[in-house]
Amino acid sequence: MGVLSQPPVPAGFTGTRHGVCNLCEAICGLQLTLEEGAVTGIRGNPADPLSRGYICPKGVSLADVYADPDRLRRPVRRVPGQDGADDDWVELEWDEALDLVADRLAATIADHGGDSVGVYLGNPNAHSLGFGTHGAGFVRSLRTHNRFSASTVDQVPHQLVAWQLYGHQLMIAVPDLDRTQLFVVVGANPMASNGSLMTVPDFPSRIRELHGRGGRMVVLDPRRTETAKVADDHHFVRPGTDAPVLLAVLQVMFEEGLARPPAYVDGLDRLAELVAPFTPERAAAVSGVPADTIRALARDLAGDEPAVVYGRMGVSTQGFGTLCQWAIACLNLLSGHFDQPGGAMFPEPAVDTVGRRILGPGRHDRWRSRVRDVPEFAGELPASVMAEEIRTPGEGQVRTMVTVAGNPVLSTPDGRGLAEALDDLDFMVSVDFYLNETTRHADVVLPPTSALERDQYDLVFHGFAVRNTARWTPAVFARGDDQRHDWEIFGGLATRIAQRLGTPLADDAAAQLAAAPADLVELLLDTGDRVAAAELVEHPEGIDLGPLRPTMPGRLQTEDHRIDLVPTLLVDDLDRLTAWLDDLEATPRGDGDLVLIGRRHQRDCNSWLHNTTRLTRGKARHHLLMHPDDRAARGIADGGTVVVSSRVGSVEVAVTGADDMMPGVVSLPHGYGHQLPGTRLGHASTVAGVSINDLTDPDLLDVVSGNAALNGVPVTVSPA
Ligand SMILES: Nc1nc2c(c(=O)[nH]1)N[C@H]1C(S)=C(S)[C@@H](COP(=O)(O)OP(=O)(O)OC[C@H]3O[C@@H](n4cnc5c(=O)[nH]c(N)nc54)[C@H](O)[C@@H]3O)O[C@H]1N2
Ligand SMILES: Nc1nc2c(c(=O)[nH]1)N[C@H]1C(S)=C(S)[C@@H](COP(=O)(O)OP(=O)(O)OC[C@H]3O[C@@H](n4cnc5c(=O)[nH]c(N)nc54)[C@H](O)[C@@H]3O)O[C@H]1N2
Ligand code: SF4
Ligand SMILES: [Mo]
Repeated sequence: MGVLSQPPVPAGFTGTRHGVCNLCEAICGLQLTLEEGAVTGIRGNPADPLSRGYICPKGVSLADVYADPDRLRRPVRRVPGQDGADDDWVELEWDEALDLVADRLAATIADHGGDSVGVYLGNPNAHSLGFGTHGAGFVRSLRTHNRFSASTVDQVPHQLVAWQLYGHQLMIAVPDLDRTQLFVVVGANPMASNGSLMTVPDFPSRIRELHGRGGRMVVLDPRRTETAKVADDHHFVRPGTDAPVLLAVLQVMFEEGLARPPAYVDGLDRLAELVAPFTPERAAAVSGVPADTIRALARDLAGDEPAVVYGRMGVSTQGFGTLCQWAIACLNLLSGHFDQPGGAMFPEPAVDTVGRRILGPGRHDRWRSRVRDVPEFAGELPASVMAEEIRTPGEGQVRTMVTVAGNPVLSTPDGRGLAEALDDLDFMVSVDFYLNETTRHADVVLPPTSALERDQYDLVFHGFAVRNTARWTPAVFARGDDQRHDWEIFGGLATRIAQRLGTPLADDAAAQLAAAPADLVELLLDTGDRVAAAELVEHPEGIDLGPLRPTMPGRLQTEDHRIDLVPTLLVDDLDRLTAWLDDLEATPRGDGDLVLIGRRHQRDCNSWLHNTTRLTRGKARHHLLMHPDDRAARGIADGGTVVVSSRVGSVEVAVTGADDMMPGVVSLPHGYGHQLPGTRLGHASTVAGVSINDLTDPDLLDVVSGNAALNGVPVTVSPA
């Protein structure tokens, strides 16, 4: 055991401890108050150099999860209910459970080949150190190409563009928010989400500071969001039309001679040619963003003051997500502020996940999905093809599913269809500490420890942070003898599966899986050059490594250490955009057409945390938002119930008129549609709601990345 392994609090402890919130990408540092072993208070830690005392309402709920009687602590096996009765769940011993699961997984692999096992990795994996250190070894042990994750309903376009331009999928440039003077936000709502691919705890204060130094925030979003409301300018943009808008901003930069490229970029002239057809007038006609606004954006971005464009879910999970992210990257590259204070910059985390190749740089199209023939990216197929891979017979059909920290029945397109498909499986295992709409289909659920019971060092989000910091947070509570950490589950399964397949793990692989994450992090820190493990132990509040620094072109991971602005993979997708735009111009959308987008609320956390009273009390917040004119045109009363239908399905939901919505656009939050009578709150009306992903369409993809187009889904709305 090394210096990072520290004792948890003794039983019945009274006093204070450092903690960390892993619920979102802001990674806030916490101060916990404990009385007789129970958490009685959680506050933001003012000494934390990144989060500076900030905490949002969700941070406090870590204590609720820890204490939740519905949280699983021991493995359970499903016993199907007879004659329509609910299923029963019986507890298993850990060895018995791991053996049973390994038997079934190994038998599937031996009888039908590795691809007959499918695996879906959910969002909280990115927030768990144990997954970071042991997850890849486990996934490898499944020997399957049918790997899926929440990334393809989220940020894969960012990764694809980062790989193509900078040579590594995790080299994602982030806004240097603390020093910029113009912050342009496209399709993101950090006032509710606390930022994403931009680790920025205390976003509200940072925007006040931006305003305090005379800076501006401009938001492009089909909804006047919480972020739009604190911005200096907000422009409605018709969902899915951002690509022409962003390309038009580039077009103006070229036309007016504003582009100031760094010396290490190639393909400038070609890019100018490619964007020439995307004029502001053309973009304005389809998007609703005025041409003058587009021109002004180009001039302001390329002005003398530091400026940066940031685009997130709204421009990622749509039909042209990759083109949007490419255009945003090019704008930041050509504005003259790239890799400069206040522009788009690259964080330098103490554990350099990029330079040390903790994750590979990215690959594309090494294999394709069996049914729809869509390419893999970074070793994964789109979550949108999961159900068809389970349901379509033939060689390579998925017969056994593994889900880890996910709820794809609520979080991926046509979740209802996926739920039905899960029932066709021969076997399913879920690693999760809650029964949810997905894990309830599993035969066995293996629950890991929760956040307060395990060590945390953020291997992912320091890499996207607006300031360089490092922090080690040891587990507050000891894990019970009857519990296992996620990394112990991953190691236990990988070892057992290899044994059963007659190919026991090599010594080094076995040693890696047996080592505690703390020891692996210590090695990574001590062989890096930014901060030693022992220093982090002395500073549990975290260590400040300073503001972001210019790192280009030295840190580029491309072979020639240059940036190709016009990679073929991205350029080729322009044809699809042009065809779509031509179509739209030939047959403009009808007045009555509606499209659906999503939203997030400050007190929601994707599809979970709906079992904590603290976050769910008050008014229900899962209604449809619709512009009053759109409501009136359909004779729908405010507060009435409507039927929303898409190609895929229908839901019935209450509607609220909101002139915060762009006319022609309706919004539902994701992560609702709870149907768990077995949990304390799962059936309560404030948290039940309907699932937006019973409407989203697995056929709608950002084709080049395979990301789901969750936003801009055509729907109809009528009175129920
Ligand atoms: N229409 C629409 N759909 C969306 C989105 C949208 O904006 N619109 N957003 C998408 C995005 S960005 C995301 S990230 C996905 C999220 O979708 P998913 O990742 O599929 O699901 P979550 O809702 O995050 O569910 C997380 C599950 O992990 C469990 N869990 C929590 N912590 C741990 C842990 O440490 N270990 C383990 N093993 N389990 C844990 C929880 O109990 C919960 O059951 O949803 C996506 N779906
Ligand atoms: N409170 C809370 N915080 C969270 C989460 C949560 O569930 N709850 N989830 C976390 C996760 S996993 C993620 S990935 C992040 C996401 O973080 P964000 O991307 O900041 O969050 P969203 O609310 O999805 O913001 C997307 C915005 O895009 C807009 N939009 C939709 N379609 C379009 C379009 O076509 N064009 C444009 N320009 N805009 C569009 C929507 O109106 C919305 O305001 O949030 C994280 N933080
Ligand atoms: S913003 Fe809230 S949910 Fe996100 S890390 Fe901080 S306390 Fe946790
Ligand atoms: Mo996400």
